[in-house]
Amino acid sequence: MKKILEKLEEVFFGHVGICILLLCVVPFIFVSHGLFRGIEIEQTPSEAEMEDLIVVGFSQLGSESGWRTAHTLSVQEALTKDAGYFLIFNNARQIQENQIKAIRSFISQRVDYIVFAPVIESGWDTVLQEAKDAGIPVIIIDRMVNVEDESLYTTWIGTDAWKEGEKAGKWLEGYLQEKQRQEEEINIIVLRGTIGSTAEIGRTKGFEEVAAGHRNWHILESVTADFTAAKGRDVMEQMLRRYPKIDVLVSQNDDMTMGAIKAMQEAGVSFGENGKVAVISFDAIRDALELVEAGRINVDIECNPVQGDYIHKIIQMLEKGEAVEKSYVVEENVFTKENVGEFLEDRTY
Ligand code: GYE
Repeated sequence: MKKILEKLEEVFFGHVGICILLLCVVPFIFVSHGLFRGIEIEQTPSEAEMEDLIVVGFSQLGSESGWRTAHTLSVQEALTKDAGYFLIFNNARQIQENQIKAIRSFISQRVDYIVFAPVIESGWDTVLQEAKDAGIPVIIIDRMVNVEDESLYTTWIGTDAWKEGEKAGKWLEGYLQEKQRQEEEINIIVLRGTIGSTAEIGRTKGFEEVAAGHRNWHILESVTADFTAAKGRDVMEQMLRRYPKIDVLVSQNDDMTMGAIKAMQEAGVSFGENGKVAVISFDAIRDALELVEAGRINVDIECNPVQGDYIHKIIQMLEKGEAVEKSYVVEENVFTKENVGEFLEDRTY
C-alpha cells in the first residue's frame, strides 16, 4: 500500500496533492457504498426547523417483516411536517447497539421527543437514564422495555403479546374439538420470533399456558426464526426432516409463516384447511390474510401496527401539559376463513 501511494505521489502530485485526493475520494467511496449506514441518522434538522417544528427522533428496531414496514409507515404518515413535526428516522437493523447509538445521537441533537421500538426488552436502563437526565420524554412503541425504574419512559403504546399467544391456544382448542380430535396426540412446532423481544416472550408464554392444560399436546420444538421469512423456511425444513408427524405449526409472525409454507410445499407436506399441518400465524398482514381466505393458513391472530396516530395524540397532550396514561394497548382481532373477507378489502398493508 505504501509503495503504491509513493508511486502515485511521484507520478501525479506532490505530497499535498495525494492528501487532497484521499480526503475527497475516500469519504465518497464510503458514502456511495453505504459503509456508514449502520447507525447513520438519516436527517439532521437545521436550527430554523427545530424552532418551528416538534423534533422527534424515531429509533425503529429494523425492517425484518411486512408488519414492521407497516409500522414504520404509520409513524412516518402521522408525524409529518404538515402536522408540525420534524421526524428523524433511524433503522437499527435488529441490532440493539445501533439503537443505543441512535438514542444517544438524538439526545445530543436535543430532540423534543424520542420514540423508540426496542428490539429486545433488556439492557435499556443506562441510555434511558441519559434521556431522562437530558429532560427528553421517551415514548416506547410496539415492544416493551424491562427497566427497574418506570419513570425512565413516559408511556408505552403497543399490543398485548401474551393475549395473542393465548388466543392462538384457545383457537386450537376449538379447532380440535370441532374436528373431534381433542383426545388425540397432537404434535406442535413453534417458530419463535427474536428471542427476548416482547412479541416472542408474550406469544410463547400465552400459548404455552393454554398448552399446559392439555396433556395430549406435545410441543416438539420451540425454536427461533428471528421473525424473518428466510429463517422461517430454513428452520421449518429442519423440523420436517426431524419429525415425520407434525399436526400444528404455530408461527409467531406472517413472514416466518410464508417461509415455513415454502418449506412444506417443497417437502410435499400438505397444510391449512384440508392439510395435515394446521397453520396458526400472527400479525395479519394482507398477504397472509389472502392465504387465510384461500384456506392455506387456518387462523391469523392480528397484531396491529397502526400506532402513529396514538403517538401524535400523546405528543399533543404532552405539549399541552396534560397527563397521559402509562400504557396504551391497541385493538386486535382474530381472522379465520369465516370472517376474513369483510376485513380484506380495507387492508392497506
Ligand atoms: O409481530 C413481527 C415483527 O414486535 C409485534 O415484530 C412486533 C413483531 C411482529 O417483526 O412481524
